[in-house]
Amino acid sequence: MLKFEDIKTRAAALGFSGVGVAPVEPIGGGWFAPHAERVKSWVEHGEHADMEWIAKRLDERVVPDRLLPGVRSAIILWMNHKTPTPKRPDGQVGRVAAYAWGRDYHNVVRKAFRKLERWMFQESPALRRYVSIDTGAILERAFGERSSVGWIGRSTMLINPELGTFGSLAVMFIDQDFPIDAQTHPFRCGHCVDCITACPTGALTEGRLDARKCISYWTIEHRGLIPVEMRSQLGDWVFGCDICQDVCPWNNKAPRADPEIWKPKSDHAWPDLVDWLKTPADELNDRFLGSPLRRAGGQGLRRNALIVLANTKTVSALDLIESVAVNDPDPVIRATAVWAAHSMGSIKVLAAARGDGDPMVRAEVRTK
Ligand code: B12
Ligand code: SF4
Ligand code: SF4
Repeated sequence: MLKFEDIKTRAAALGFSGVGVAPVEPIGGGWFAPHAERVKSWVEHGEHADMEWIAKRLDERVVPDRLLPGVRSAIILWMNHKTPTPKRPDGQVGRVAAYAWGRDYHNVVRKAFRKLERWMFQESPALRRYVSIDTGAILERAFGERSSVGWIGRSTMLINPELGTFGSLAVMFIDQDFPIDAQTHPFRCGHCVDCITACPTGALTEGRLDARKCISYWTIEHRGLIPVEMRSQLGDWVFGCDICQDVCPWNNKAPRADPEIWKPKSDHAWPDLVDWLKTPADELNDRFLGSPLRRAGGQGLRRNALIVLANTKTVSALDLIESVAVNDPDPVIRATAVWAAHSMGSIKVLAAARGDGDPMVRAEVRTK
C-alpha cells in the first residue's frame, strides 16, 4: 500500500516543489460540482474560442470516472519553471512567456513523473492510473486547489503561497484512497484585483478567462489569421503572455527555477523577429523541436512576428514585410504582412493585395 508521505519524499527528490493529494468525486459531484459547472458554462458561452479539443472531451473533464473507472484520488505535482530572465539583446526582439524560454515543460515534467510512476508501480503493482501533464482531460487547477497545493486566483492561475504562479502542473488519477485529511486551499487574493486591471485586453473577470480575448490563446493556440481588432493588442508578445502573472504580488518573493534543468536561451526569451520572418515555416518548426515554441507552428510564429514588428513600428523591417506581403507562399502570412506594412504607412502593398489570388489577402485591403 502506497503512503502519501513516501510519494512526497520521492517527488521532492525528483525536483517537484509542490505535492498534494485530493479525493476524487468519480461522477463529478461533491466538491468538484462547482468546477464542473464552471467549465461547462465556459464552453457554453464560447469562451474556449476555437479550442474544440476542450469541448470534445468535456464529458471526461467533468466525470473523472470516465477517465479512470474506479478512480479514488488525484496526486498533484508542481514544478517551478521560471528561471532568472535572460539578458535582453539589442535590436528588435519580441517577448516570450517564461514557460517557453527553455526546454518543453511537458518533456521535463514527464521525465520526472515517469520515474515517480515506476517507483509507485514497484511499490503497488496492481495500481491503475490516468496521467495528465497539461494535455489530458483533467481540470488540473481544480485538483490543485482541492489538494491545498494552492488556490485559484482571480487570474485563474493556481497560486502557491511560497512558489507563486510560475509552475507547471501534472496530475495522476489513481484507484487508491489515502487516509489523509486533504483540504481545499483558502482563497488568498483578498481585495487585490491587479491581474484584472493589468490585463491589456480585458480577458479576465473575477476568476474567469475569456480565451477569445487572451493574448496567450491567440499567439499560441489559434491557427490562421488573427482578427484585426486583436492584432494591436498583442503589443510585443510574440508567444504567450505573462502580464497577469508578472503583476501578481505572490510572485514577488517566489524562488526561481534551476536554469540547469530548464536551460533557458536568450534567443528563445527574446527572439529576433526579422530572423523568424526570413526563416521558412518548416525550418522554424525543426528549430524548435523540444521547445514549447513549437506549439504555435512555423506559420503561427511568423504571423506573430509580423504583428509585433508592426506594433513596435520597426521601420527597418518594412522592405522585408512588403516583400513577404507579395511573395510569401502562405496566404495567412501574406495577409498579415499586408496589414503590418499598411499599418506602418506603406501604401504600395495595397495594390498588390488587391490583385492577390487569395480572398483572405484581398480582404485585408477592405479592413483598413
Ligand atoms: C486551455 C488552457 C489554456 C487556455 C485557457 C486558459 C484558462 N484560464 O482557461 C489559454 C490558451 C488561454 C491558456 C493560457 C495560459 N495557460 Co493554460 N492551460 C489550459 C489547459 C490545457 C486547460 C484549462 C481549462 O480547462 N480551462 C477551462 C477553465 C474553465 O478551467 P480552469 O482554467 O481550470 O478554471 C477553473 C477556475 O475558473 C475555477 N474557478 C475560478 N473561480 C471559481 C469560483 C468558484 C466558485 C469555483 C467553484 C471555481 C472557480 O473553476 C475552473 C475549473 O476548475 C490547462 C491544463 C489542464 N489540463 O488543466 C493549462 C494550464 C491551466 N495553463 C497553464 C499556463 C502556465 C498558462 C499560461 C500562463 C501560459 C502563458 N504564459 O501564456 C496562460 C495563463 C492564462 C491564464 N490567466 O489562465 C498552466 C497553469 C499553471 C498554474 N499555476 O495555474 C496549466 C495548468 C498547464 C500546466 N499543466 O501547467 N491556457
Ligand atoms: S495571459 Fe495576458 S491576455 Fe491572457 S488573461 Fe493574462 S494578462 Fe490577459
Ligand atoms: S494579481 Fe491579485 S487578484 Fe490576481 S491572482 Fe494575483 S493576488 Fe489574486
